[in-house]
Amino acid sequence: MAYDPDNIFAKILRGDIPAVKVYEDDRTLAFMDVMPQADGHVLIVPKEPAQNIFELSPDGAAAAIKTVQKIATAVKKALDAPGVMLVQLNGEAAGQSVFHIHFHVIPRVAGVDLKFHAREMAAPKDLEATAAKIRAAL
Ligand code: DGP
Repeated sequence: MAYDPDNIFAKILRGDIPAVKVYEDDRTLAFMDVMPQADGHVLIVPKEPAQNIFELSPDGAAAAIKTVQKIATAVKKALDAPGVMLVQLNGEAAGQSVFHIHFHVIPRVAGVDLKFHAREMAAPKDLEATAAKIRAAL
């Protein structure tokens, strides 16, 4: 399957549809997951058109992990999270549902279960409030 330039994250990268952004540089964009598995769930998307880790260039991968580290640090601080989980799915068999590579940053608290993956939409005002805290912690 070839990269689909009309996938939802390509549309967000082009500004065709909105996202609650927390950080952007020339190679990556970070924004709030609309169906968060925990409050503070952020997605980091390389701007390169790659479906998965196998298609991403080494430079794209390096840029992505730098942004993942930056966002994970800010999420930990902003949410006062004792733990932060990083997730990156490749292929439908692995549970990937949007075929533009992305990294999940999800704050974790011991004993608090994650919500289901890509199931329940968050209220825009709640995403915006959390994003403001994360931006302030960058
Ligand atoms: P994955 O299964 O790893 O491909 O995860 C895709 C994630 O993207 C999932 O957690 C839900 C999220 N998501 C799906 N559509 C949108 C959208 O339109 N905007 C945002 N911000 N997130 C989305």
